[in-house]
Amino acid sequence: MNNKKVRTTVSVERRREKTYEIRRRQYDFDTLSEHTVAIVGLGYVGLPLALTVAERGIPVVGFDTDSRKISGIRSGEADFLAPEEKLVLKNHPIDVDSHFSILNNADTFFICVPTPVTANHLPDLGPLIDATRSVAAALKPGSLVLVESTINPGICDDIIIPILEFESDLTVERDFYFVYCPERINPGDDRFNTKNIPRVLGGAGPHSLERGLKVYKALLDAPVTPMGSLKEAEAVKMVENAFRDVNIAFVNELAMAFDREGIDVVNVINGAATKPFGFMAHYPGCGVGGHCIPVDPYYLIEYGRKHGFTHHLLMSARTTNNHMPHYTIKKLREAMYFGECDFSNTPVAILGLSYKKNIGDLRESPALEIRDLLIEEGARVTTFDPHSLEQSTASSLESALRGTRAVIVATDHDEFCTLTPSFFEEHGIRIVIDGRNCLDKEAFMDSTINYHGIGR
Ligand code: SAJ
Repeated sequence: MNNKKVRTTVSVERRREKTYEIRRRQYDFDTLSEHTVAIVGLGYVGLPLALTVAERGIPVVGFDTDSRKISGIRSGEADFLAPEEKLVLKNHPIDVDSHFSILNNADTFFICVPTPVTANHLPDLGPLIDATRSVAAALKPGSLVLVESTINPGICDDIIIPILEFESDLTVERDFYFVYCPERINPGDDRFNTKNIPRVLGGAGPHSLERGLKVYKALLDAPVTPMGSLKEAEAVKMVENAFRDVNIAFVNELAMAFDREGIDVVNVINGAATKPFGFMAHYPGCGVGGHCIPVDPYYLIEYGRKHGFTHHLLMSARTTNNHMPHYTIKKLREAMYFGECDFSNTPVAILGLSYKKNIGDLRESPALEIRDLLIEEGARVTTFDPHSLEQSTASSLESALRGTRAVIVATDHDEFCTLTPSFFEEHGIRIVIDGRNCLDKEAFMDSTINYHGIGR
């Protein structure tokens, strides 16, 4: 190449770098209110986050493909918002749409979409890839992309960033910035919320990490711990939830063993918890539901498999926890006719459908599996959940108990924990299987009710 051509090329490169430098300064995140934030995914993570941004006086828009959710938000309603969050939505209306063009004026993009698993427990990255492509279409020099969805290590480096770069023709760390900050929302928790839960943060590089820390500092009232890489940040959330799944499986296994030995596992766990160090109490139950705990370990298992490693412990924990709905039905079968009956035409009432107490969330709920297994065996099943009346077959507790002799408590809603033996006796109930060990066992032992807990 002759000198003139070399000089031209160098000057073009310099001019381009200069432009990027100027644009970088334009998008400095010290004054977030000069930016427009876009939240992609307006579920139990994205919508509270959008409200937090709006409360801070920062321009925010929301995008979700579910037009029903969009119209609900526009009318100030959303299933999972706490009362105070509904008030924020009323006072800080958010511009939301189900068309991705609403992202065009934003420069700060949060991705908060679900990362479920398929029927055979393999990661389903469909929603995440669609969301990434929507953001890529709106990406501009200086933008910052912040992913909060739960993913296994490698997804940012190997899937999300390549899509963003390829479809925007921009380069991460030079033209736009990218961080990963796993969400830690705990549905139904009135202590910890979007603003005060400590977080971890990984960046595609130092420029990204610096900007990501500034954004979360502007939004949260909680510490944000920078991690050494995107992979470390991705691994943190996976480890948190796999830890919980393994510990729940541990006590579920103990429950099945102690049931045979006449040992009350709940008393034993509470006894072990008197040691103020080196033990963290978990409790057995009819199964493990929700969008996190029964799902996330499968991402780690699959990621390990791809790298030639078999997570025997994680797989074993999943097998144990997935068995608990079957174990609960086995307890009922044993209580009814000493294990002989096949439930055909037997009326059974299931109290609770949600995966967790005091909320109406049925995702991966073991109560639904117990219901379906009993129906498959020909049982006549009634269900009642005060937090999910639309999914219940009975409109009240009394009507759920009418005409049956056997009850399974599948969710420890406050409404059920105080039910007494005399209440059940008055309704003609003879058998109670306490799938969440939430009833007063001693009181039932002194009654005519044939009571069985899980491990007690
Ligand atoms: N469960 C048990 N025994 C236990 C604890 C839970 O059987 O000792 C069952 C529950 O009944 C439920 C399932 O496990 O069916 C999940 O319960 P969860 O309390 O873990 O509730 P989640 O799924 O809402 O978990 C969330 C997670 N938060 C995030 O992923 C951001 C999890 O990391 C938290 O540890 C958990 O909340 C929490 O601590 O409450």
